[in-house]
Amino acid sequence: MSRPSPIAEPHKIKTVRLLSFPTPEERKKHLAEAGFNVFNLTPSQITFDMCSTGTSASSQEQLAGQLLGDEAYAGSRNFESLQSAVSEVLGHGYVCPTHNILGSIKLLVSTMVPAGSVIPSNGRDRMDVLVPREVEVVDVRDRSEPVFTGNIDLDRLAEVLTGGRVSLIDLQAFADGQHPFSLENLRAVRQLADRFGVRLVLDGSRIIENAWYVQRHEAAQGDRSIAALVREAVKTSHILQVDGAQDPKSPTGGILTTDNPADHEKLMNEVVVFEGLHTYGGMAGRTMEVLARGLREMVDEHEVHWVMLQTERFTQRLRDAGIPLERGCDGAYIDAPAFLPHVETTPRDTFSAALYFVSGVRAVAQHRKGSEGLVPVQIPRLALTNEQLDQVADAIIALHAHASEVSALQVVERGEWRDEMVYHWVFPDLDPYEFDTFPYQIHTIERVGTLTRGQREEAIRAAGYNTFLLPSADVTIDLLTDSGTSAMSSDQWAAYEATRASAATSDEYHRLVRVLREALGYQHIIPTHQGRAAEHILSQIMIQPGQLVPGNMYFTTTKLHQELAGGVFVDVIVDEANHADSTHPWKGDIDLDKLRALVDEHGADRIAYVSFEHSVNMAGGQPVSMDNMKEVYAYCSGVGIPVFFDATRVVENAYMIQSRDPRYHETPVKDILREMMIYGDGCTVSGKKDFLINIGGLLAFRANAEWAEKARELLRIYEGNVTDGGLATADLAAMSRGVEEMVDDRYIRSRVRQTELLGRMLLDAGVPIVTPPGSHAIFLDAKRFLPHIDQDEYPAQRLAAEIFVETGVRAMERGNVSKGRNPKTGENYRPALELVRLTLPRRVYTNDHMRAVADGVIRLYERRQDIRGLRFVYEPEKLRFFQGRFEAL
Ligand code: P61
Repeated sequence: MSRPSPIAEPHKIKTVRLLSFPTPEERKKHLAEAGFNVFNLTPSQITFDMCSTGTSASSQEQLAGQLLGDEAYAGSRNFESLQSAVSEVLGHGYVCPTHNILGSIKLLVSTMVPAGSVIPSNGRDRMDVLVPREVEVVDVRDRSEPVFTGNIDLDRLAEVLTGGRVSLIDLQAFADGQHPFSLENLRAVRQLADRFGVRLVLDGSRIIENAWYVQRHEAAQGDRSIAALVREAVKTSHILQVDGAQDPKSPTGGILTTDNPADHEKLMNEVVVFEGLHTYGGMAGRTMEVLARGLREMVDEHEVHWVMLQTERFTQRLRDAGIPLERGCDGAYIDAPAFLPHVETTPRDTFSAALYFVSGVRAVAQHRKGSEGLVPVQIPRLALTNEQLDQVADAIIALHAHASEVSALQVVERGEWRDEMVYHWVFPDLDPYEFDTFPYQIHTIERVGTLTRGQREEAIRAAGYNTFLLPSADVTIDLLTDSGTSAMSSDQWAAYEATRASAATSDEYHRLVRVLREALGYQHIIPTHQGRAAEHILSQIMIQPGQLVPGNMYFTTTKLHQELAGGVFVDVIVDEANHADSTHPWKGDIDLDKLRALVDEHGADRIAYVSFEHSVNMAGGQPVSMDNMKEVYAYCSGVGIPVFFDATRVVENAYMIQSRDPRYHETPVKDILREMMIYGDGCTVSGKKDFLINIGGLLAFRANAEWAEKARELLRIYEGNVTDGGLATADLAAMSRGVEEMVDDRYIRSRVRQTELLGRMLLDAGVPIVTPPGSHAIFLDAKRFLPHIDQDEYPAQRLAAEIFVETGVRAMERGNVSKGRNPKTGENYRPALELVRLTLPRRVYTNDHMRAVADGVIRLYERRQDIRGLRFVYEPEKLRFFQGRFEAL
């Protein structure tokens, strides 16, 4: 299969679910309370829950589907949607819904399996319902087949069929999670079934994994699509059953499908007894919708390859480290007796308890107690990153190294089912495994653009070589901006949905005020619809026409509003900021000598205020040091000049202080942030960045009530109520939660480290970037990347365009085009920095995505000589970078 996309993951993260990180002491307590049976732990007590049933990340389309129709009566549109998905994807004409896979099995058994009959099968899973009916399940799995270990031994099957009493043949795709069958075997089984007049029932809950295996390993199947292979497998069976909570990524639900109207009628007449009406079978309407959408998506070639790649990679890492296991279609099945050879009677549950004890990971052997010793460590579909899986594997490997020190669980209470077991345990003396990765898992995904290179060339020409004008759907990895692009958490969404909207004062407003006072230590909290709205108001109330506004490098909207208020921006940033290759750690600092000289020359009353930006965007996301904030504030308050922060990326700056200033290594980011804010009189914030929201902003004052009163006056005129700033109440709710989440040390560390990782990979390959790597973005230095292109031919603009063509990555020009022309001379400003910004949205991309970005940029760097400049064909007067169009030279 050809892969047009430059990345393996065909999606990005749309929403996240925050993970819990119980401490070792908490884990001891949880284990004891759970009777040392990890079945009894709950996800809030667990870091990674390695179970693949009903735990998949869903697509944004599935999430949206939850609210469509949601009826479960005769003729419901959700059932119609399910019917059409079944017919299009699986090819069967009839579907009978059930509440879950057990419902499907029960229905099948009560309609087609008489007591005392025989079922030949290649699996052992889910046969519990047959026990009381005295149905005999005969294992006909072909034990001599080396590759397709789930194949049925045809001679043995014929023998069983000849013996009579066979009610149906049960063939499971990836039986017991480990054994795939070949299409050839399936066809032969069908022939035998027809010869003996017996139904072949296929359990297709893991049909995707089985199809992938066929595509890879079966002769002459390599060129067929997953969709075609799935369809053939389904059509070869008489009846298909599917667990909605597996391949279709639904939280629950099941289906039985067939082409045979008589069989369908039997099922329909019985489903009303046990499950629900034949048009919903015990599922909510929304579940049918999610299941239907999942069925359509599950045959997506890119997604299947990604899911299987993750599984293979995870299993291989464990195998390479000598962990005893069997390969599963959805993870690694640990051979517990071999892992803990000294544990005689309880190796599986002892393994599970020990793994949780050292790492907070849950892997659980379920259902009836059996003799086999495997503990499945399954990967929830699409929910974890490769890096997280590597660390889960490493936790198992670390446990294995000390396996002999793990004492056996002692049985206190027995049961026939595993969830009934109660144990006692002596905690072993083992070092905990520490995770260092994203503290969230993927909750929903959004598919990304998969244009071919030729299509991308066409797209960028059509966009006039301006990445702002590209359709987002054409972009594979979107690094245009970190503004409003964060993935919200399920907690934020829950708060958003639970809001009681109001056009006046809301509970959410009060909560926001409380949360922001706590986070910033500022008394007067004024929400705005985004950052520039706060800048507008601040500039209007603080600047007298003709006054100067010194700041640490301009930002486009900030400077524009200062100028609209009659002010004149003066750059007083340290010189190092203008040298892309300087490695100064605090390139965002204000040069106090420049500031003093300015005040001395013009007098303090000619200075409106100091405009002090954290993590200076235009300088490359460069931080300000704590000492600089202190010194500037001490000086300014001495001469009566207010200091206002642009605290848009204050958390990232706080993290930089934690990591670069040894005095703060042990200080939590939230405390650093509070200290930083002491050295200012107020702030503006674009909430679309650090606050982890898609819309929102803030104007705040530490103590000055008079300024706050003036600001509220303008807010009422330009923005909205003083209690919402023009934001929907629900957006206030999302902001409060975002502000609480943003100061989590694990989160902000993983965020900034991801940027660093991208920077490191580029630096190691010799690609010129602004150093040190910033916190929200990596800036390519176009002057050094394309030294043969004059600045008036817009090297950074062309470089951004070429990056899109080469990699499908969208970046932003920050150079001559952004800076504009000097209105007096009409000449381009030709700024010192001619940069391309690769900006990292928060919680959206994985480190694998970053590797793909780096690989692409490095390829481009190797052929940089071939790249030429651009000329304007349409040049707007203001903020020309947004709408301007170019042609290639
Ligand atoms: C960005 F090309 N930044 O970085 P608003 N202060 C700071 C910002 O970074 C910022 C704002 C204020 C954007 C979006 C953007 O010319 C451009 O909420 C430090 O966007 O109003 C925004 O906050 C303004 C990109 C804005 C641009 C203007 O991608």
